[in-house]
Amino acid sequence: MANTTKPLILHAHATGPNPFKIAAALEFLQVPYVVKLWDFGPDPTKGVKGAAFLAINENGRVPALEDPNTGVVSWESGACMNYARRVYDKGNVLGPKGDGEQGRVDFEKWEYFLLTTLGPMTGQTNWYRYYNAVRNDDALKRYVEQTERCYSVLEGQLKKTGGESILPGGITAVDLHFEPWVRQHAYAQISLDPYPTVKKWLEKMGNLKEIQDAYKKIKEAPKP
Ligand SMILES: N[C@@H](CCC(=O)N[C@@H](CS)C(=O)NCC(=O)O)C(=O)O
Repeated sequence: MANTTKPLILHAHATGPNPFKIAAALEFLQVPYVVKLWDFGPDPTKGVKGAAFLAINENGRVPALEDPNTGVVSWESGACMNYARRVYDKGNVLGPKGDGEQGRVDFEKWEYFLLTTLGPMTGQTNWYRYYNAVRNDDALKRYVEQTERCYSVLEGQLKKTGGESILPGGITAVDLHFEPWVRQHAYAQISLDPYPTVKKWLEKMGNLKEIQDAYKKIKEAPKP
């Protein structure tokens, strides 16, 4: 049967980690999509803080996901991910794969841990390392420690599957949430030496065709 799904529009940035999660999910779900890249900044037609993008996401951040098949617009990578799962994951490709309520809660625990903790702590590490207008060693130290603490928690969890997936039972959307952030470890100057299972998992993720295709699609999208 011909696939009549119209391509979704994934609003992204060439390097920011969050849109890659959604591209990866759409690859796993085999949902067609096109990528529209935006600059970081206030340009009215090209920037995430400009009028054209703020009409899509009033928070001025990517990803945002427009679905012409349903008319639904989502933003915040957690909301985009869960929209894609609810509407397009009829075969439970992206989990939760664990049983019953505990399985669903385990999925959400790790999803929220990335969205509220590992992602933002890494973001603050990057901010104080590279972008803050004045040097603030105290803030940098605090966020590096917190980011490393998150890696240590993730290492403990990944050991349970020997680095195969964050949750037992195989790759889920949870792995897709973590992958682009952990991939940035070198930029954040977080060594993976103390976290060998995280390293193993990251290598495995990077070899998956769906992950490679997601990165290719965003990297090769027309520049804003
Ligand atoms: N909590 C949001 C974070 C989104 C976010 O911070 N996106 C970055 C790119 S990865 C962005 O758009 N930054 C632009 C800016 O801060 O102006 C999510 O998970 O989607």
